[in-house]
Amino acid sequence: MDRGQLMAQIVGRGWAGAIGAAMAAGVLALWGCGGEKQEKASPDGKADGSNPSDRGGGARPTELGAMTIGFSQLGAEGDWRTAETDSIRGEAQRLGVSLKFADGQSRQEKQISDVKAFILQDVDAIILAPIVETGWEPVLRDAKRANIPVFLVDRGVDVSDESLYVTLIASDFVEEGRLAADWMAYELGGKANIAELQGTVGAAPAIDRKRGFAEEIAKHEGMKIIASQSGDFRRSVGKEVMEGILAAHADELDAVFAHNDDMAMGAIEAIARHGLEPGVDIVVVSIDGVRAAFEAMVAGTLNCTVECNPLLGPKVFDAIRRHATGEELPKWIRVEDQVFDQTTAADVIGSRRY
Ligand code: GYE
Repeated sequence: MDRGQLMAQIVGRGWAGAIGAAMAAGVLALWGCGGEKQEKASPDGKADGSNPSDRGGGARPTELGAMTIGFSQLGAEGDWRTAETDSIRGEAQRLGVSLKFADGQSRQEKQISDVKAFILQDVDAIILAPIVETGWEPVLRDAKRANIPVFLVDRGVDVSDESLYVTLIASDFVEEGRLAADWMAYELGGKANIAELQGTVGAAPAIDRKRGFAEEIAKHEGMKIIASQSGDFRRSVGKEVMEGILAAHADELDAVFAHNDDMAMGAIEAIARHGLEPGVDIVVVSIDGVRAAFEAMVAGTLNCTVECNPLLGPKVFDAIRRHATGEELPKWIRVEDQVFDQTTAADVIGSRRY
């Protein structure tokens, strides 16, 4: 599903039939490897180097069921991340992977020491959801030196040497920002004073969503971002920041763009407490597509959400398996997303999986 088709949906509101097709296209694009069969761990696969001591010359197991894999999750700031954690943990269990989980507690130093611990334990692969883009090079070099492949999920890193990780499995955040802007421009006829609630400072989705949104907004003379602050991807901070923005700009504000649904939920609370009607007096657009966002669209308080799929478990273990059997992977395995608004929310909410 390309941008043109998505835009045709947005503008033409031709949602109903398009959604099924979009989902099918998304699944195909995602897996991009039709016909491959999943390998099953054979009992004697366990002896295939799963224990570092019998790993002659650094050979690692090729079967997921024989692997020990470390997952460094950045924290638990909201609904999206809980869904991602559950997806990766659930899939590991299903596949018989021995998964070591570390919670970075929203601190990069903690995440770096978690990754170092995985290296010392000589895990067979590391899954990393990095909190911010920069500062990863030294620890990724350590992993490379130890011959441990690193798979990035959901957020990217800024490194000078791309061979420091195998692949990044993530959505196109710039495109998500553009789609949010396109929807808003269409809905408000190209005229709006906008407040932006940014994600965590330095995080790839915050940087890229901001850029994509600004790029599209710049095409409309009547659209202006009059306030832009970080709400750290958290509902409580989103609410607090929105209260401050309303205190200064309530009279002139037409719309809010929140970099995730959690912050949008906080903003909606703040708007209502300010005596305005969220979704009507102030249009609210966000990103993720979590259940609370669909409920809010059905209730009329959220206008639109651009999906960012967190169900990355099947994709990351498939990538690890393919890499282990010698397959060359693209540097970016792009997750396909869709746009949802109030015209479709009630029809779709029952089929949402997170
Ligand atoms: O959109 C947001 C979360 O990294 C893509 O992180 C992820 C983002 C997601 O806090 O809700």
